[in-house]
Amino acid sequence: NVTLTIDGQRVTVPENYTVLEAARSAGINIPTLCYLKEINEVGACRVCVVEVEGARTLQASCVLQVEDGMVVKTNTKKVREARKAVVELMLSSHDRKCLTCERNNKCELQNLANEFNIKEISFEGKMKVETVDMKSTSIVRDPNKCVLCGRCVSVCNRVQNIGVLGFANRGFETKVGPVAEKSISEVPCINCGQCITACPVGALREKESIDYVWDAIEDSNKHVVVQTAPAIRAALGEEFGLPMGTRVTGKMVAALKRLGFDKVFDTDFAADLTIMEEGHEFLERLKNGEKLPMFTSCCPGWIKYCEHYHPDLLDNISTCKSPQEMMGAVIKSYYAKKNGIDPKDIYVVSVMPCTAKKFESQREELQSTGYADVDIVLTTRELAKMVKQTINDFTSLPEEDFDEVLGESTGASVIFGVTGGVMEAALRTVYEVATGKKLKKLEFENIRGMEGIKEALVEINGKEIKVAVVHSIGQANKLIEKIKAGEKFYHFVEVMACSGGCITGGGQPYVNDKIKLSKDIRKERAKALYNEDKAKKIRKSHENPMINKIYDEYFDKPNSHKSHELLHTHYKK
Ligand code: HC0
Ligand code: SF4
Ligand code: SF4
Repeated sequence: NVTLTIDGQRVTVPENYTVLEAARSAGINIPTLCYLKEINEVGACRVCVVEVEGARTLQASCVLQVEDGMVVKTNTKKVREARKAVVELMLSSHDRKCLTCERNNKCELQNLANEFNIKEISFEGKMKVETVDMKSTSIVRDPNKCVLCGRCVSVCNRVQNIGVLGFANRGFETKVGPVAEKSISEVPCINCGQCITACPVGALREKESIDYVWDAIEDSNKHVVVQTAPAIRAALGEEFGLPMGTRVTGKMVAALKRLGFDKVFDTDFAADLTIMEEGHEFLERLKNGEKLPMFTSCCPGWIKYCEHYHPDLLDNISTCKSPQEMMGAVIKSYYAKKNGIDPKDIYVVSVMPCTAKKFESQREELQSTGYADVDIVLTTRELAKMVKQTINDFTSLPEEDFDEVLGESTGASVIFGVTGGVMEAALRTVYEVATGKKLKKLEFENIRGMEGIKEALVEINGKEIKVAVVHSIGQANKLIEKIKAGEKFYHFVEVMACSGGCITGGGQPYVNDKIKLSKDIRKERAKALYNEDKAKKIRKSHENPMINKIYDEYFDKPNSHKSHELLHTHYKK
């Protein structure tokens, strides 16, 4: 440990702390902008400068290591003036149309301008006017809002190992964006949207779909059905001031009904269906010793990563469509037939925590009824906007239930939204179906939690099954290299592109860095899903009575001819 003095307070902290961390642990606020804990610690923006006794210049506290006996002052006139000058300079060349900015009221630059009490900008810098990149199916990039903090670059590079964003030029001409000034749609971006959640301002956002949904709801010829992903219920409440980790399933359903959707279904139902299909596919591959490890197929960011970077693994990916796509296909086939509705008149809206799901919904491999399985995807943030437009107080809505049949789900499906959840749900079913025995404990603790690579061993009929779970493409890449080098062997691997799983997807509510520093948002949101699992009467996909009903009435059995037609696909790019 190291003891230093900050603003006259003696503070003892571990020796690997920075001055910023030491100050925050003592309750002292040092503002930051380019800083993103463990991801972007570069000291570039100089908003976090402090005075250190004996040093000639002000020091960036986010990269300054603590030392024994150090004397730091964080709130002198010199410090305040320097910080203010930095923010004023940024503002002077920033596109300051806050009222029409996606991040209005949720912008870290706006917060700083407010906290520093900046009332006017004394020098007007040169404005760059650049084209907004709207070409991607998922990500919109507005370079005029960029403050060059590099947070998106670091996330894409260091967490995701994708590295399609970078810095170009120097001085006033410095830019952040894809190489050679290309559109983000022209580089091998996987649409995960992690750059959006890293950006402190409105330079990155999702491709919005709200107006299409309102138009569909108003169109009396359309039967508009909505489905919600597992992770929405764990985060939507944050948009309405509820504490992180509050489960808002019932209120979310009530809100959707009031927005005017004809039916409100749960993607969780389709997650149970996925487990039936994927579980049986796995047992089949295991029996035949074919194309192992089998990788999960529900994350479109992961699929696109494989297509660009590991095409040789495509045959190892389960042929199951993701739950959102299975749900779309079921709505436009089984549900359409049962209710006498022409699938061409059905409009399927998904609410997803994910920007890559927007891309997925447009893939030609996912249109098995002759129409797109899913017509349009909203993010959690977009749904929150629609709710705010129409509902006075989300928090006082009653708790309502999903609509019948395609709204029925189990505890296994709700944990899909957190890393390890798909594998845990699959193991609950695979074990019981293959052995005919009941599991003594449903929780597979080894594959829970936020460790980068998690492993478990499960014995099924005398055979040891090795499984692994990874989240973030950086970790997936590490694991794949080990598998390819023969250092590791697994039968079944779950991959989710986002660190923590979908709960931290690119479409989830923005969380500013101060909160990210004080809690692990992945763990907070995960709690909501694990609690919902615990609260469910039925916690295994194969025990969902509605799943059994749909097999009886329509699909016959898992991996049947009909399920292959509607619920499976093959990516071969
Ligand atoms: Fe996910 Fe999904 S769990 S990918 O992470 O499998 O987006 O929440 O909806 O489809 O169910 C996202 C979340 C889903 C799908 C499900 C899976
Ligand atoms: Fe990188 Fe993901 Fe952003 Fe694409 S969406 S630029 S892969 S972080
Ligand atoms: Fe989307 Fe979930 Fe994959 Fe992230 S982990 S890209 S949120 S499906």
